[in-house]
Amino acid sequence: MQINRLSDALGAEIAGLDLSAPVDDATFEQVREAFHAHQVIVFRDQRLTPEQQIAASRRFGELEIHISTRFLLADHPEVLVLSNRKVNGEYVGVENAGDHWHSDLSYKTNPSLGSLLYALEVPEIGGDTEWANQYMAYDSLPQATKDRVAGLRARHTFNRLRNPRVSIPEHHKGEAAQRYATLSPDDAIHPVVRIHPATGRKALFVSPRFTIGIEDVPEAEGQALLDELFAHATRPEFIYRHRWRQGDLLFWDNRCLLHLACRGIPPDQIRHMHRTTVAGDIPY
Ligand SMILES: O=C(O)CCC(=O)C(=O)O
Repeated sequence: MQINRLSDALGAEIAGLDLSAPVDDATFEQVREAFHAHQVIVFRDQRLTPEQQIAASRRFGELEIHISTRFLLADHPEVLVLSNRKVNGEYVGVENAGDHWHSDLSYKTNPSLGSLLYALEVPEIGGDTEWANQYMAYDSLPQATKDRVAGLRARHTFNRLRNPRVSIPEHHKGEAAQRYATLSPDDAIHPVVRIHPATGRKALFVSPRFTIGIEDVPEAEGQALLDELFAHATRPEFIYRHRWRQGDLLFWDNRCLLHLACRGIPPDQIRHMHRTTVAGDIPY
């Protein structure tokens, strides 16, 4: 097994590991160490059935069933389909997943530990994904900002209608009110800075997609602080941008990263992916 770094900010490629077969415990421990050291790990040239992706993902923890049930695989609800393919005029997967910087499931009391995204079909142009290292974001804050955010807690919501920083996708506009009335879980309140349970390092834990306010801080002041933190969190030097190849399986750490789907796919090209999501702990 060979581990190659992908950027100064984060990311490593693990070569020579076939995840369609069981991975022995010693090798798996090396993978887990690489994951904690590099935050995103890339396995190239995989050929995985949904069962094999689920089995490989389960090595990292229990899997979540996403609240957008419409795009779960019928026989394997652990797999969420992300796709821009249309059949009979309807998308067959979530088309707009990741259109704003976020950490998966931070709207839940126990957000995700990490997510695995497997590329079945990739476009020739567009469809990249970016990750931003939130350890680096926290570490590089001015001391005065570190002091200011220490102990603060933020409110996260799934409901796009309650978040002026995000847009409603065109194909959801007609049904958005009903969609969010039925789909939205209660808000979650999390520390603005969390401690990674495995590494002990501090990471910023707010995002434009899900974080809508700071608790016990006047509204305008809280929004100004969020604007400042969001601008800082996604500075170019914290980012790794991935150009997908068919057969890539990426595993990323939601506890210390934000990510963004860069989109820009020509309308005649298809990007079709399977996501599994590993459950995580309550942030502290
Ligand atoms: O499709 C992508 O590039 C990112 C998807 C994403 O943001 C997600 O699954 O949470």
